[in-house]
Amino acid sequence: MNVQTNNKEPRRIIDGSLCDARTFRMHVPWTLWRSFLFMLIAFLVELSASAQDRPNIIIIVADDLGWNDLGYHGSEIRTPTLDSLAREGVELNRFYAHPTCSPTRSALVTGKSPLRLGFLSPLAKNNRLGLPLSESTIADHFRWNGYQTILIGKWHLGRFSNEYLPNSRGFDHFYGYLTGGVGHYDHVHGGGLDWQRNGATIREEGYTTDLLTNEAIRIIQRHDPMKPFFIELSYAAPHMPNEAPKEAVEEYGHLQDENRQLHAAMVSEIDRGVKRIFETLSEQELLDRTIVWFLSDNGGECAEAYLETTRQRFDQLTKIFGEPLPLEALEFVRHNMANSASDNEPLKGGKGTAFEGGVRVPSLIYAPQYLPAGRVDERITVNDVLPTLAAATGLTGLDSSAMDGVNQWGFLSGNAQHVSADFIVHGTNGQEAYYRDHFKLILGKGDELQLFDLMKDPFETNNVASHHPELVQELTQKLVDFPRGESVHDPIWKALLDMDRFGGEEDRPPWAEVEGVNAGPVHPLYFILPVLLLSVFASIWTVRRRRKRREP
Ligand SMILES: [Ca+2]
Repeated sequence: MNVQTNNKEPRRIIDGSLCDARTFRMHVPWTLWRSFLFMLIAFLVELSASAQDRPNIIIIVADDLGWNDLGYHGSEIRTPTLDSLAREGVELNRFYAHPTCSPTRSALVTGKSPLRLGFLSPLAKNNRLGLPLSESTIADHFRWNGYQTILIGKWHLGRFSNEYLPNSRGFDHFYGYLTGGVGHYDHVHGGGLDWQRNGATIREEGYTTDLLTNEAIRIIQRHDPMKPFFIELSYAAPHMPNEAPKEAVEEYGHLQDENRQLHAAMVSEIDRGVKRIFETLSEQELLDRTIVWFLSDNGGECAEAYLETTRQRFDQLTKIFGEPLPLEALEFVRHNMANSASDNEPLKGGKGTAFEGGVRVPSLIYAPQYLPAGRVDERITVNDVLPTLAAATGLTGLDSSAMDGVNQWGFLSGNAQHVSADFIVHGTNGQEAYYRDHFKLILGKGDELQLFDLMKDPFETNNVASHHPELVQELTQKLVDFPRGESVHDPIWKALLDMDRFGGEEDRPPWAEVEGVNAGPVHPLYFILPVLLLSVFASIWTVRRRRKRREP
């Protein structure tokens, strides 16, 4: 305030005290400041108190965990911790994710359909775009509401420029990796080390599940007690490559398939990690004010996840060329198809498909102090996670009307009806599915149109499209009309030239140290192949020409 006066008479000022004009300049600002500071402190104390009263949140994401990979679903894989959490918490029996990693994660952090955001498939490691920068994330919302926000594990929502990285998207703390999958011991993706803490590459020994669990435990033990925390613990397992500690694999020595032994061991290690997280919550006396939501990001990967025609083509190629196939891109697909060992039985299909095995995934919520225990058979989707947790914690500032997901907290806590929101998934095989109530329409490239009544036919065996022509027409139109965002994906040929390998030798700088393209050496076969193809076409053309000449 700029007050200039020579008046020596006492003046009454804002707070009612008297002072002379000489001190007026000093006292008015101080009095105002004092009032302002008092209000600010009161506001912060109130905010802090209300923030402290809010529950902590831990979302645990397993990568590519299949329906029949859990003990409580009848699997031969032992998961005693997750079994007891499902029994004592809320088992989400019809929880839906999207068919692959990045689409599900985009929905998890925004509450929006991946199609609206432009996500159709997993992001390749050098992809230029990521989660649109116009989007606020779940971490932004929790942070703005006074939470500590932590991501531990996989991101996979953009790495090309720093503005897409977790620390730029609402997370106070990030420990883990940016791309679609790393070697579980070497922490390498696509030729570059992909392991960091808040932007700084770290080289450390250890198995991904153990390291990520250790970090989560450290964070829980050392968190600021004046603030609640939001942790997304996103495990690297049981995603390929099949790697697990020897002792864990030995527990499954009785299984015939070696890949299934490894896969089972990876799942059991997650179960042990979850157990350690709960032991820590108990030690820290946080169990009664923490909500834990466990989910898989898509269905399990296995041979059944690939279309029959694709499998046949690769069988033919393998017969001709043997193993490994000559091109890295082909070998990558063959290897994953032959060695991935999830089990989605009795659901149809798997990762990448729009069939139930690709999208109906294991999920549970453990929050006995907030939610009555039991099994929920109504559809809840990964799109619903943000609006549901926002309601659970009283987050403010969200525009839930812009989301495709809906708040299911009232329903889960027994205070409201289930909200049946339509749900759309896009498979990497070109399939798309539209869910409305218990009906599911599937449109596929070249496939016949299919409609299933999932309540009567959860395994998608009986196409009832001909019995419901009007519903088919309506849902088809809904699928066609759905507002789709501009694709975030680079052309596929770029990814094929430099495949996303999980683990293996380093041939380029660590991912945390690169902004932009991180290119490794190009395989000589990529130059030889076009020459070979041209030779084949030239031979065919020559043979045909000669035949034509001979024709009378
Ligand atoms: Ca996944």
